[in-house]
Amino acid sequence: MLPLIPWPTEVTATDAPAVVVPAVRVDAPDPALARLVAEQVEAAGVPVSDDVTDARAVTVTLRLDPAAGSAGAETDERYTLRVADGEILATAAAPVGLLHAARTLRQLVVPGTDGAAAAVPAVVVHDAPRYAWRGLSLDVVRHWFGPEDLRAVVDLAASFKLRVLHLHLTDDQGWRIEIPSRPELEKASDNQVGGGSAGYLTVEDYTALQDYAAQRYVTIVPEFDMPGHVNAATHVYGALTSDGVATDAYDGIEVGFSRLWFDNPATEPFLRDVIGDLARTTRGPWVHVGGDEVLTMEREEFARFVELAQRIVREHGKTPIFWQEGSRGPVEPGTLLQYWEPKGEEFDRFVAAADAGARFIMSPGNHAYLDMKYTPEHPLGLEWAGHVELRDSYDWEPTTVIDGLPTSSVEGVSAAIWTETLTTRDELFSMLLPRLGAVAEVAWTAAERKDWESFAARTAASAPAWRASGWAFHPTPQVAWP
Ligand code: TNX
Repeated sequence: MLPLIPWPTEVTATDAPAVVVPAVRVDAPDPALARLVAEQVEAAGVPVSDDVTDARAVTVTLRLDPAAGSAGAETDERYTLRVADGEILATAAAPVGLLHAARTLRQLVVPGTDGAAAAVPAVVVHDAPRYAWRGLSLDVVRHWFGPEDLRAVVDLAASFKLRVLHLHLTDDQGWRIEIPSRPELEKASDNQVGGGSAGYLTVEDYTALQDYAAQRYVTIVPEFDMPGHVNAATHVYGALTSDGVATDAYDGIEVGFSRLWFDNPATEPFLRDVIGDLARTTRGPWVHVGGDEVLTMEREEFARFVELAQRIVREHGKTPIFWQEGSRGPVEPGTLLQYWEPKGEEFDRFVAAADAGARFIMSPGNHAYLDMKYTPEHPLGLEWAGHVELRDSYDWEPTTVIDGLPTSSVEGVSAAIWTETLTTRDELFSMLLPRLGAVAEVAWTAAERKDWESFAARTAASAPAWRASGWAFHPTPQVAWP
């Protein structure tokens, strides 16, 4: 049994002896990639040697082979990993594939015991993802998680070959990103659920985080949630409210009470400043403009917000993303909608949006919301979407979540985690692990190659590596942990 998550397209274990790796030397097309690969190997407990004369060291060769993928596609994620005859060789069409190969290699390493060297089983892996969009959405408002925690989340997401980390940066309780044209927003950064001190990302912090993620082929997607979930903004700017009076700070967990007013002359300049600065700060092609849970607005006014926000994002050359409620507005071809709540009566509207060219990111609450409690007794999390045990986050099929949606309108899959009840990194990770691996496998692995028993066994076998990385996980009884 090979503890690979997500399970690859093709895995052939051979009878050849495992390759013993007392140390490795990394031969990669560029030094930055070599460093990242070395990081993976070292995380598996294998020393990396720069000494070419070191006779113990096995060479890990990473080779870019344009013939291995479609012509020149930087986004081609395919890779091959061969471990045999004392050699480890990865080939891919693009650097991202080589890094995927290194992540697979890290999962394959069997640590040595009692002073013996580690070993890698002889195997040939050919692999490529089902969906290019494989993401995690993270709320850093309800409780603040700073740059160090966010780098750890990038590492975790990347270990499962995810490509997108979407940060929910604004909400009723706080504002978590510097907007240079609106420096006053910083005043709303020092609050969170339950009160207490929190923080925010300066443009410099955000840029550094993006660089860290980009090196690992993870794109950060910023979200400014509007026209609801805006109490942090109306707390700073009284001009955005209906009576001109700034709202009080909020540290509870209710949703749906705050809003912007389309006809207020202060509103459009605010949207233009915030979206403009986010579009200038983000390196990726997407800006998420929220749109969820606006419970106190007529449909027509809401639709005008969708139209305006979408237009501003596009004026900046970016692709807009809305939560599923964006389908209540005039969505354009290429706009992404993130599905989260099974609302039967809206399925027709989702299908109509898809017919108009919108594409869907699947984050169904009852499978992919990793802030849901595992069981009724679980001390952390919410339960409005039900209880989500490991198997619930594994057993689902993205193309059948929305009745009638064309299969080709599914852009991909994101897990999501909201932090109303999560205050520390260990709490956050114990909700992410092991379920994030399940959602990652839904996003990566072809439906016909998924298998719960196999996944549960691979999850159990991954625990030592998670411990070695310092990642807390929930020892669900659905898995026979070692
Ligand atoms: C719904 S999902 C929300 C969030 C909450 C979350 C808690 C979505 C788009 N909105 O505001 O934090 O439920 O699970």
